[in-house]
Amino acid sequence: MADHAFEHPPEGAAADWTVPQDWAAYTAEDHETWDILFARQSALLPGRACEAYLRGLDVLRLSKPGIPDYAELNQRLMAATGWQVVAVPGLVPDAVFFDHLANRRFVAGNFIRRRDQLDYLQEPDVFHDVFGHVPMLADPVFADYMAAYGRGGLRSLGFGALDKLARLYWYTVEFGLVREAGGLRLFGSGIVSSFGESRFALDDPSPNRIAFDLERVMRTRYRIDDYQQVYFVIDSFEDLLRQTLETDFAPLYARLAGLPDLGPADVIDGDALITRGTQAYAMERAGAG
Ligand code: HBI
Ligand code: FE
Repeated sequence: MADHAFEHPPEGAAADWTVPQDWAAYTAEDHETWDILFARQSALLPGRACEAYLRGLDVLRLSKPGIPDYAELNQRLMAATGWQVVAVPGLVPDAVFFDHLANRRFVAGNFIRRRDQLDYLQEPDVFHDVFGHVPMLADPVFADYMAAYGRGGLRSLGFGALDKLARLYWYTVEFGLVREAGGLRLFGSGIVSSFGESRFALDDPSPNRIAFDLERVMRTRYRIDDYQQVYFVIDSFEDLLRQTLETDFAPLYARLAGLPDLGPADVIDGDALITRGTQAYAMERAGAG
């Protein structure tokens, strides 16, 4: 899936594709970009992000402002859950990505977006990777889920089922919602790191919101270029972890191979719909594009 130019690590990267973060090389403008994004998102997220995320946000409050120095960040993250953040130059091959996750290493881009990209960019930068992902990695249950996902990812390569498993990552780790406090809360890193989508995912009438079902999620294609047309809602992180550990993925992949994929806006018999979306946003974007 990963769209990388080389099968081998680029010049300057180690065999496992990691590079030094080189924190000293960030400019004052880079740090300021982080501070602007951090202030904006952390003001928006109370009452929207789940408790686990908001608690985990504290691990990012380091001794100095600006882009976190991974060495300091890792001391706090390691103490919480045994995870660490390692820098990589960009997208890394799937097997490398999964091997890092299975070993509790989260790979993070070491560059930060430009000032004209505050609201949107497609490739993961340090703000998405660290602000979006690290707080959840400080939660013990979610931390175990991510490591289990890494092990499952390595196995999925042997089944030729990476595209199916990648959808699980997308609709949980990147764009998941969770039932909490009598409503819905955010935990997906792609949402919590996005100024627009952190409101859209909860408040907009356009997208469908459907109770999480492992097989349903793994049949559902996703879009990488705009807000999601469907969000899946887990009951709890314990439930997500338990389903992942208890499911035998080999027969599931075999069954999925005989089922048609679903489009992002499809609703099927058996869906536990929480809100039926109008798809107005997606239709307007399609018309405008
Ligand atoms: N590389 N740096 C980086 N970040 C990712 O999220 C990532 C990757 N390589 C592959 C990959 N993700 C996919 O395998 C997963 O999204 C399934
Ligand atoms: Fe991500």
